[in-house]
Amino acid sequence: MDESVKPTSRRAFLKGTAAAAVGSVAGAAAAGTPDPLITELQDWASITGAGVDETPYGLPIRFEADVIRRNVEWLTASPISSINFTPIHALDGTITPQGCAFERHHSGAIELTKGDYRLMINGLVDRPLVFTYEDLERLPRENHVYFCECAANTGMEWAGAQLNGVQFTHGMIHNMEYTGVPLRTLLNEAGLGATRDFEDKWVYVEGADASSNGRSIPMEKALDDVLVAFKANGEALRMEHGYPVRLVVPGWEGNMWVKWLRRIEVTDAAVESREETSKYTDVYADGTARKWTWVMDAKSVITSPSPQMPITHGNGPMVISGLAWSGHGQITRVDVSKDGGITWETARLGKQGDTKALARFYLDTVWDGAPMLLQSRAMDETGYVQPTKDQLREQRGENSVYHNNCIQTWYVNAEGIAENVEVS
Ligand SMILES: Nc1nc2c(c(=O)[nH]1)N[C@H]1C(S)=C(S)[C@@H](COP(=O)(O)O)O[C@H]1N2
Ligand SMILES: [Mo]
Repeated sequence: MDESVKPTSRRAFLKGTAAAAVGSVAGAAAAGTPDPLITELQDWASITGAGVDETPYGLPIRFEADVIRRNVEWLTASPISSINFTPIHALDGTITPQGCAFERHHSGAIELTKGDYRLMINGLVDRPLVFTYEDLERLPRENHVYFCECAANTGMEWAGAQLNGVQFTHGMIHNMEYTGVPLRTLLNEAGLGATRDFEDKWVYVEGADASSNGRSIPMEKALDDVLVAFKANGEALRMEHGYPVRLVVPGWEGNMWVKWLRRIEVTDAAVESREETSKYTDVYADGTARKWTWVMDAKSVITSPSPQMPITHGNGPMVISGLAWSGHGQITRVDVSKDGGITWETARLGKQGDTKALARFYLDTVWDGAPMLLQSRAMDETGYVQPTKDQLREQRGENSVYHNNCIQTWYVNAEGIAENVEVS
């Protein structure tokens, strides 16, 4: 029998208390000095608080004012065609509130009313159709949680460690519960008889903004799990996420998630638009391009500690936490290394089972105060293991921007300060 679970032995008791002292997380307790926060009447208990209607639509409390999207000004020439980043270092769980979910626009976010909204389905269909917003609300709808990751997420890190914060290295991602009508339902309404064989058929999807952001999606995916969504996390989409209607393309690169969705054309070939040729492809060393890289491969990152989330509590018990996701389905396991990938411990998943959605992992551990090289490594249901940066460079060369899903390293020093470094 394990000593520590024997109920009465004096040795076991002493051993137990020693472990508890090292492991104690309750800092101020006991010790005789009165804590005025406990013993004295505080302002907030002497007056009344805010009335129920003070903020009819609530905002985060002002003490959390730095948990906001941020951009990196030098990355793009203008905020109209730009990107900002989700503050994933400061969030927990898996759902991203819309108010701090990253935005990516090619020609700015547009204001489109539900009344002005039209969705056309044309091309190789039996009956070209136009849906109003109200029409969409009359069709059977579903709820699903999915992550949306821009293919450029972590793109600045290909050549070496560059941006010092997980918000900037991995924050082109959000994860919401979408309410919408399966695209399949709309295509069936329009009738797919005219397409006959679906084998080489595509849908071309575009938005109502000036950029239109047109993309071709193979029919097989269009009929599988794509959603025409009008709610996120229970409420209307925010303007910046495509109000009133956006496309949700589970597991596939964010660029295909067309916002302000206005037209779906069934075609017998891919359109080869700007967004799927000159952009969102990667060039190999020999000049040929890696194209149709739709699926976001399994990836993970430690969100805390990280450069924006130093360890402030000294050594002893600590929680290492992060996010993992795979466009191929479920995350089955995440390992964490404290020594730059030499040894690994398996983390605990916050919840099992979501497919193509963010998974939260925790490693409940004890920090001895020594510097660490923290890494996480995700595995998905296909057996795929997240690669190192060197493994990825070997396959893809040095010219790539998109689809960097390599293992990230944070160097944490003895003071608990974390820094973006590369260990490959
Ligand atoms: N109509 C339209 N849809 C669009 C874009 C756009 O500029 N216009 N940007 C795309 C890109 S590149 C990404 S990564 C996602 C970002 O979605 P978000 O702004 O809701 O985070 O939207 C995609 N859909
Ligand atoms: Mo993107």
